[in-house]
Amino acid sequence: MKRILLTGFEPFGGDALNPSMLAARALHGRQVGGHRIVAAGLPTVFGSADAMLGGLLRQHHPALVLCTGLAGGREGFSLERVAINVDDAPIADNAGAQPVDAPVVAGGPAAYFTTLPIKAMLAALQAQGLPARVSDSAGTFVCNHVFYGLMHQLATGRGLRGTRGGFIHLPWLPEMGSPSLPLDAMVLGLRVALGATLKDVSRPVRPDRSS
Ligand code: PCA
Repeated sequence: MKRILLTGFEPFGGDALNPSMLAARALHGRQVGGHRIVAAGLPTVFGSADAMLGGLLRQHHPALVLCTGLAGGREGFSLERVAINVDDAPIADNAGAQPVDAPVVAGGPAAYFTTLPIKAMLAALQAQGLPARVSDSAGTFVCNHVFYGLMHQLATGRGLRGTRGGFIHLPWLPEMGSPSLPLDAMVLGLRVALGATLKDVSRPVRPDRSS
């Protein structure tokens, strides 16, 4: 059965929880549109996170990759449009690193666009009554770093040219702050977003290089 790789991040910045890790884990082993979800947690660490993601891509050869992370303070699902080639950390990562104005990939293109159908995902989420929007910035911390690293690997990696990939930021859980969404709404939304992606045939499957 074809695979979907779904990742979340470990808690960071002093939080005890990261909803992205919890939501991804809740979907491990589930099926969507004839594909099986393989979930994994990534460390919130520059370099290690995208290295681990690379290993998962080589191990599973997924048809689809959705990485997720927490964006505390945002409302609903943020469907990320673009990853930029910048690490500029507002806080230290979980290994104490805080890169400033560094490239994610030296010599790489300035940005990559998602290859997920974010408008179809948006419509599907809204049809379920879930709050969602397209976001034009995934920030410049570890989430953008992993998103850029994912798209770079899909654009350049062997055997990955047909794999679509992208990133969704999730809001806080109710116990973490407001605005928030309960975990079951996040889990439902990720399933809905993946289902909408598998139904969509309108987008090119190769990442655009936009430099
Ligand atoms: N959110 C952070 C990194 C890990 C996570 O879940 C970010 O938005 O960069």
